[in-house]
Amino acid sequence: MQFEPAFLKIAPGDTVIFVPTDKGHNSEIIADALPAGGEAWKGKINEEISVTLTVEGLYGYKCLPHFGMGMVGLIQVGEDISNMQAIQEAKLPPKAADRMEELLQQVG
Ligand SMILES: [Cu+2]
Repeated sequence: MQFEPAFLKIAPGDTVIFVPTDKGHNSEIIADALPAGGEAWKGKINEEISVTLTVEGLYGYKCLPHFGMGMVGLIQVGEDISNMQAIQEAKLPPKAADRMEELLQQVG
């Protein structure tokens, strides 16, 4: 019940491909956990999706079925981390909030 890797730092314009290695998961942006003007995405269960992120900032995402179990991930695009507080204040279930806090410590 984890994204691997769960934290990723990329350059603006890079593409991230979510590859399902196990059944029953998806990847979708967490509401309000992305920079203004940033690209949102919502993958279907078991679907491989690719997202190209051009707007710098932090993007928090989840697996919808396992959000409550803490299945979340974080992508840092470029060096602008000004939406970190917004991600910390986003509404997450307790386990997901704990996991996101761990991931936010890898931002740099
Ligand atoms: Cu999942």
